[in-house]
Amino acid sequence: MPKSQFIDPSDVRQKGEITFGTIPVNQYSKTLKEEKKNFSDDQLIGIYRDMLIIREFETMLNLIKTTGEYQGISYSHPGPAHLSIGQEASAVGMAFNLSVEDYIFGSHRSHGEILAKGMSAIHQLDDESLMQIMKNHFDGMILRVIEKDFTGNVKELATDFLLYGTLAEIFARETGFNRGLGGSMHAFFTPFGVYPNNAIVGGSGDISVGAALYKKVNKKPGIIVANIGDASMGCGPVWEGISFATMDQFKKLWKGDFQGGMPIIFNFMNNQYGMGGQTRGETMGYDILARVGAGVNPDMMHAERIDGYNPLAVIDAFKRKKKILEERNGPVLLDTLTYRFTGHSPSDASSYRSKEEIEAWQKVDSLASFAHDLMNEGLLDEAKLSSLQNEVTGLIKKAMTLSIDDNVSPRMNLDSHPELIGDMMFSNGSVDKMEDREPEVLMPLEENPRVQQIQKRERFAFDKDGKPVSKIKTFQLRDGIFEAIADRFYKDPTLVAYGEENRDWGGAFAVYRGLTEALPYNRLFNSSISEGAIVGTAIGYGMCGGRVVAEIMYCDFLGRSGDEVFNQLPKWQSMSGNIIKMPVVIRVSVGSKYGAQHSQDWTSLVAHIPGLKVVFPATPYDAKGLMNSALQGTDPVIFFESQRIYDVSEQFHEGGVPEEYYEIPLGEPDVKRNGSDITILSIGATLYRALEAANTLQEKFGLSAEIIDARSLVPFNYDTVIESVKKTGRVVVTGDASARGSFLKDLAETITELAFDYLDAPPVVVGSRNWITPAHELEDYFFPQPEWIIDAIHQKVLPLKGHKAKNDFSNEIIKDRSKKGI
Ligand SMILES: Cc1ncc(C[n+]2csc(CCOP(=O)(O)OP(=O)(O)O)c2C)c(N)n1
Ligand SMILES: [Mg+2]
Repeated sequence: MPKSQFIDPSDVRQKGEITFGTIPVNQYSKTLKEEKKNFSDDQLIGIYRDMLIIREFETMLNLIKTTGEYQGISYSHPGPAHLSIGQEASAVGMAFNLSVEDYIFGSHRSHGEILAKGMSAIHQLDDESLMQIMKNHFDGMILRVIEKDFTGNVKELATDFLLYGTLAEIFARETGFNRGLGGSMHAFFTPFGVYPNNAIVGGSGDISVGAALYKKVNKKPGIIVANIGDASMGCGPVWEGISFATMDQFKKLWKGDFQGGMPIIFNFMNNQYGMGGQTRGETMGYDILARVGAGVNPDMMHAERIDGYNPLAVIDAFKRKKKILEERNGPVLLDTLTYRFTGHSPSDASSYRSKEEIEAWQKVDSLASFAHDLMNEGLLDEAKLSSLQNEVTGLIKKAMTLSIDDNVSPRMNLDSHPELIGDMMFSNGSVDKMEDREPEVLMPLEENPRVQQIQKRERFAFDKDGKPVSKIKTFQLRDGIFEAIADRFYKDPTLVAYGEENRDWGGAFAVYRGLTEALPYNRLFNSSISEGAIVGTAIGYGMCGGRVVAEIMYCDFLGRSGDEVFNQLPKWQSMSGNIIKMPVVIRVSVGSKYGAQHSQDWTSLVAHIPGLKVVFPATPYDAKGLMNSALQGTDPVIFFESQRIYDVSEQFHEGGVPEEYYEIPLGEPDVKRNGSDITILSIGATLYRALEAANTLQEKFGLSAEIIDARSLVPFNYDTVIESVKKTGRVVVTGDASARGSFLKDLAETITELAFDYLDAPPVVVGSRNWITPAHELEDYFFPQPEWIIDAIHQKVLPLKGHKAKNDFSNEIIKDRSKKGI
């Protein structure tokens, strides 16, 4: 809470009541005749034509899925096709008034939205821009396919490009918009303002808010539309996205050009069903979805239900709502009522709804109704209607013919290029700043009180006589992280940092102390307690072109951002066909002292997820160097910190932590102490316990241990470890993660594979117990201790003369515990 806002008890304790305003429901009532003055004839016919394109495109897919052919051409498409037949008016209406700079996000059912927004962009862009976009995308790969034998104009060419790029993507062809790595549920095309569509229901709910944040913080033109299904209103990311987007601070605390509401419309494409669950009357309690807006903020999110079966009603609403966003009064919630005639997917037997219901909606089919109105107004006649239908069928047939031709539209060749997808997992960029402009800061860095305080500190743990300097006088690990982040704030104008208690408080572990003074709200702010949205918005911010450091206070809270960390953050770079970069650092602090739900080391969980880089520095020098690298990169990095060692000083790097900028490459383990008899490979804060064990091994048993600090988990270069094992023939792998299924086991297994010939004994893993983390007073029974390492060596690697193990690492105990599941 900022001190500027005084909470007056006499004010907030006053008697009163909350009243809600009204939420319009299907209020649009204009006739086409009345609307004719607002649209040109061509526009009105164009709206119909765009709806027809979507209808035919989806019909083609439906026929392929259900009959194996379209227009006499056979094809088998084993992948998904969640069709939006019936929902065309809501998609075209949504896109009509959006500019190319307005971005849409969507769901698994977004073919219609891609085509509607794509067509809207094609209507708006001039020929030169369209040609440029087509030439630039994958160096003209898609353009070359559709250009062959083409004779029409540029807009027609662009229409072919849109239909083919989308369909080739759905059919997993390398010539698709995302090289076939996105597919039906995730296809998108950013040059037309079509941003990722998400197969995780509600997944766009918070990512889209990050895109709005990007627009706002970087003063970019345009708004965001998050197209979400009605049943997704039950999803956490949607609620968290809404909470994040409606934070008071945007209107109350952010200053100047940055003040005002988030430029985003949460547009619920309300087809009234989930898969088979009916939202109104069964799975939700809102009765009318738009009601939800009422409780969120005093603006009631400008919520409204609109008739998604009338394209003009949708256009009218989007025009009005866009104005609200442009006046900085967002966000907006729209309940766009619609209906799908087809099943959830083509295999759906519609057992959850009656034939009568489907027929009743077909009777008011938006295409037929709109065509009827156009005919009444003399804009269409039967001949024109059928020529439009023929033209559109021709377009779809052409897109299909090209997309299924294996020569023209090959799949990725993983036989000849087995590493093709592997090479797409990371972008491995090195970029000082994501945009070239002056970063907005409140003071020169050297005047910052924290910076001045740090300057007085010793940057090495020992004085020139080798005596330890008092901890409070030395540069600590938290200072290393601070220095790297502060430096980047002054380098990269797009960098933002947020999380819970990041501002004023200084971050839960005082890493950010000093940043509040240095940065305006629009670069450093407190977020709602929405770990999902903290990561989700960071993803949206990153994919639009900005750089973020988001903080998840405790590692244990990662579970709250499970989908974002597991399914979104790691996947969009490769799923986009490498169109998207993801310069996002997620800071995660591994706790201690606070028991079972605040002390878990979940490094292994994230190391398991392909597409994330994972680091865990244990010294100030490494923390600064690794954070610098993470912030210089273009890949998502989960940056682990340990609360046990925020205050450690640099004991290893001669000369201490450099004041100037340096990078430590991710993936390079570091020998922290040389030895010849046994290798101890440690992850994170366990380094210091490994050192204690090494001291004991030397003093009591005359054994010299080599200590390697993993520093990174992903990537990981084994060379240093192999070299060490060649020398020692023995290795213990240790860290704070519970041992079962851990990355420690992974390291041990890979070392066995790579260095079997050099090993005198199998690698031994000394991890935490497979328990809950107990209270602080009992923690030493849970986390690996120096004596555990010695006991394990004694029992499994090399009997230590005269040693009596207190902890049992025998095969019997391993088997016994495993039998019990502990
Ligand atoms: C997190 C998650 N849970 C469940 C599913 C399976 N699923 C796919 S679509 C769907 C229904 C979604 O309904 P709604 O949000 O209304 O979108 P619609 O399909 O109606 O367009 C479900 C449950 C999923 N893809 N993701
Ligand atoms: Mg639905």
